[in-house]
Amino acid sequence: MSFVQSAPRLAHPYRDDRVLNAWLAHTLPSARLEAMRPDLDALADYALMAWDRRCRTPRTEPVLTQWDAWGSRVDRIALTPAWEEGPDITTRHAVLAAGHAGSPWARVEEFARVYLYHVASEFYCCPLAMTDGAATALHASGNRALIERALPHFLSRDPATFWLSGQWMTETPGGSDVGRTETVARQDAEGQWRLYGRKWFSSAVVGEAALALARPEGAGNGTATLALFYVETKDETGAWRGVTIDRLKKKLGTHELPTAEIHLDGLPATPVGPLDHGVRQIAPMLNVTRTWNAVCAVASMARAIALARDYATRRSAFGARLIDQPLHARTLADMQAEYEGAFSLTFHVAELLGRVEHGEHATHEAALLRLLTPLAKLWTAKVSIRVVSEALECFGGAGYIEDTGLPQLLRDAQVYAIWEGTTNVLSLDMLRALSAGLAPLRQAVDELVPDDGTPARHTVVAALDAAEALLGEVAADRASLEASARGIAFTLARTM
Ligand code: MFK
Ligand code: FAD
Repeated sequence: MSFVQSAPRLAHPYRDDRVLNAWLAHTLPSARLEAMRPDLDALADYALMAWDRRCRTPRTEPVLTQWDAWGSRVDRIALTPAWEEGPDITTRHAVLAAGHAGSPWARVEEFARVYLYHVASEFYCCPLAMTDGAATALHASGNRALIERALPHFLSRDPATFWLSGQWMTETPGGSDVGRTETVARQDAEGQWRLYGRKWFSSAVVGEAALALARPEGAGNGTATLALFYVETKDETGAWRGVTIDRLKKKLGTHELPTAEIHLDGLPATPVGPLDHGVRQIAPMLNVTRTWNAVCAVASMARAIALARDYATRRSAFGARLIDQPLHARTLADMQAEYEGAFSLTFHVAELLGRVEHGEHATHEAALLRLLTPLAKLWTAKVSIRVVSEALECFGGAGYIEDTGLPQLLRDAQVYAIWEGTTNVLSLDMLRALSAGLAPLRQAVDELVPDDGTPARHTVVAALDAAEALLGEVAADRASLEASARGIAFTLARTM
């Protein structure tokens, strides 16, 4: 009988996660942490179950049925098991509700849940992120009617009343440059706004609602003339209200996520605010979904490293377990260091978000949050792709074999850098946020890395100085400034 390798076993994603536990103990008052533990345990238990299921059963994908047997257009989407379970598990454990619970720790409590749930969710976290973002943007808009209409559904603790929201921005001319939006908003004879156009990527197409950018008929070109609309996609009978699903996209990864191309033909819509500056109005949503992206990228890294670490105790080569081979141990340690840096940056952003939303922040921290949000998103996306790729190599050939469940992690990680603003677009967003200079970063460093003459302090300050010097050199020439933005963003993100 030839040798049979034992498969990697997933450690408990919550109880065995030293990094998460240390951070929660450091950040949260102990009573709040104790109150949250049952939810964290349950979400991690679900993650264990889902990993086991993933390794034992073939993957399925959502299926679109456009026509029924009798010729009626129906556009029904059959979802995968994890997606069918999504509303129940997330409302029961308050994944979204926790983030809006009215305390400065709300975002910490939300994103700890997201971190544990994400990989098991099979990207149900994508529409959850958008729903969270929609709740945040509506709240920021101050539109009482829409807040009262939508937020009880978006933040519901009951799967029967829970609604998902989409984020309809990308169109064929531009996903980064949304100022090229072609969707038109027109008022009918009764004064009802209706949307006409084509949205090119709609990942929450099964959602009951969406926030959509559109150009009021007759408004001029560009970004400032776009308006933000709230839409509900189906009527009380469950029929689509002027939405047709053209097809589901065939993607490199995120296979369980039904990303659709859709046409809007008279979809009733309600303006969220004034009929211009829609991008300004949707910005709170962008910043929340970008934070989700960072948390989910870090969660993917945590999963890949946990499996690779376990495997290194089971697999032997050249007379020793991999974990006892110095170079393999060093490889794992380097991955862990990258991951812990990414974790710290991301969860610092989560903590800041909660405090800023509740007005419990120092003067520089609102600007700090604005700056760190794109940096955390762009940096964790790139690190995640790198670390997950390295983790697959830690399994040798097995890392390349589909039914280990491992290749999916790499394909899925690639998306973090593309959606919600590519690396370049977010580097340019960093320039927007840097208009006030590096002062908020320097203040944060003064608090986080005391001036005690240690090499760490010296390294951090030297990196900020170098970034500031480069900014100074290129600032006068817009082309040079933009060409340098990615390098500056990487330096600042890595430093922070
Ligand atoms: C599982 C993981 C969880 C994550 C799930 C994610 C699901 C993915 C779904 C998607 O991908 S949804 C589509 C996401 N699309 C984008 O992120 C668009 C990328 N493009 C950009 O981010 C551009 O920078 C942007 C369209 C926002 C702006 O481009 P412009 O045309 O150059 O606009 P402009 O004039 O610079 O900005 C308009 C206003 O918005 C300005 O404010 P004012 O009107 O007051 O001057 C900007 O300051 C403001 N703004 C832009 N980005 C902001 C912001 N304000 C705050 N925060 C920001 N991030
Ligand atoms: P482009 O904007 O054409 O970008 C092409 C390249 O040009 C990129 O490398 C970009 O970095 C670079 N670039 C662009 N502008 C500049 C510049 N000024 N300087 C330097 N480089 C630049 N969108 C939604 O609205 N809703 C969704 O639900 C949604 N779901 C998605 C799901 C998936 C799986 C994917 C892959 C995408 C989804 N998107 C969604 C779309 C996504 O947000 C866009 O693909 C993304 O914003 C990039 O836009 P684009 O595809 O038009 O690329």
